[in-house]
Amino acid sequence: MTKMIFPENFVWGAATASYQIEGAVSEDGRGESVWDRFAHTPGKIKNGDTGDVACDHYHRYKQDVALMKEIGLSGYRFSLAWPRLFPKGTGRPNPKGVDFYNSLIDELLAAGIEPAITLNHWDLPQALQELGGWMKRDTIEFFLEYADFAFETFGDRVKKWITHNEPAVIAFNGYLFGDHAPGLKDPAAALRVAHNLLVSHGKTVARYRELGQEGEIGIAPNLVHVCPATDSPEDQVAARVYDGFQNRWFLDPVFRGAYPQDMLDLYTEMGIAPPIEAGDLEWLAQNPVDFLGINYYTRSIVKKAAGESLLNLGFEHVGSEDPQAAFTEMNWEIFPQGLYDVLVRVTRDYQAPCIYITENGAAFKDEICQDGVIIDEDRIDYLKAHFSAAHRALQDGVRLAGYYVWTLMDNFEWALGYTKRFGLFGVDNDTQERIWKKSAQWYRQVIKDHGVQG
Ligand code: IFM
Repeated sequence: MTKMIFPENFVWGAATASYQIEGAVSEDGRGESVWDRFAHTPGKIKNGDTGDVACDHYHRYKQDVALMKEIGLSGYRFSLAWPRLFPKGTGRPNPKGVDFYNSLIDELLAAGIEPAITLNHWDLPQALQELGGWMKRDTIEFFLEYADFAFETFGDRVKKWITHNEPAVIAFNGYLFGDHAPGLKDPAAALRVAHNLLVSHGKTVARYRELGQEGEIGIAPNLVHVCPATDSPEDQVAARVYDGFQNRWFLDPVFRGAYPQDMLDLYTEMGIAPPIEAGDLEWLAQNPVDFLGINYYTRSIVKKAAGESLLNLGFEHVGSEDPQAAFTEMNWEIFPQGLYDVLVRVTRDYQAPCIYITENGAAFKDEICQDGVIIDEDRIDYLKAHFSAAHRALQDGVRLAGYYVWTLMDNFEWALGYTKRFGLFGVDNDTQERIWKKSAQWYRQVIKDHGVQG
């Protein structure tokens, strides 16, 4: 491995999300979220796990910030639980929820760690879901109210904001594949949800600017590097459609204020295109992001579909035929070149003004423990290879300003419960003990050296 040194002010971070770590779901006035409801529905989550306790971060945030300080993080990305601030989604804010986030932010700042807040990392208040949730345009206005409150309350100290985390996952896993909350399988609903998320993003950016806040705001889509399985024209078309479904449907509105025409035509033909009101896409066009957040984990290899599927867009996924290919515990191929390609692509095709990698990391078994430290060489290799891809992209002109490793500590991995461990720190689910991993020690050195010293 050759030496790779990152710029002096590069943000070295870690990321988490409220429902995955906070616990304390019924404490201090927090309202129910769609994920509480979904997790408590029998059969939805592996082993019947829930986020009721999660990492108990609500009570242990000081200890967690101390760990962040020990590894020298310069940035920490976390999400606000909307139902902790507004138990019913709208109306009067919950003072105890406000206190919690104020204390967390102050603790971070005192430790010299810059907070970056995600407004929506999936835990929509259940009360709003009962009114139709993201399928209804009213939710756009409720979201704006909530965002406005968050900017006014925390914006004096928080200078980095992310509207939505992985809108494609909210829309497609929640409303098309049904393996995430609220668990529907309705293609038209999924596209309607995606549209409302995008419109709310545009309006929230506009609101942020109107308030004259001095900071940066962006969005964090999960981008996939798409490869056709073969050179055949059929597979090339399938890959283009999958790229449209997964990447361009979100990037084009954010950067160009328009949906990609090929996908819009396809969805219109299928009778599932979302209703677009006058001005919807102008909100997006007129309110450019300060940065693009990229969540990157793997690539997708795509070929022409052999049979029918839920959406019937004519593509299907195939496994890698590379005999050297390695996979994480999520069965995701480890493909760092894809990160480089995604970074270069968003710079070339969308002129992304500034980029943060808002998530990247890997789940492994983490079975070896020596002298109280989890020996996770595979995670170190994964991160090293992806840092190296990011570094190459930087050298090739990509405006990359920071990297938030997913994730600070092992946590509730959605439908997979506590079975997948992505953390830099291990968490004993019985005692809540935080356990150092070798990757956290390694990351500490990387941060100290501004990169990898060879
Ligand atoms: O845990 C999730 C996170 O909440 C969103 N991005 C992907 C991660 C790993 O699956």
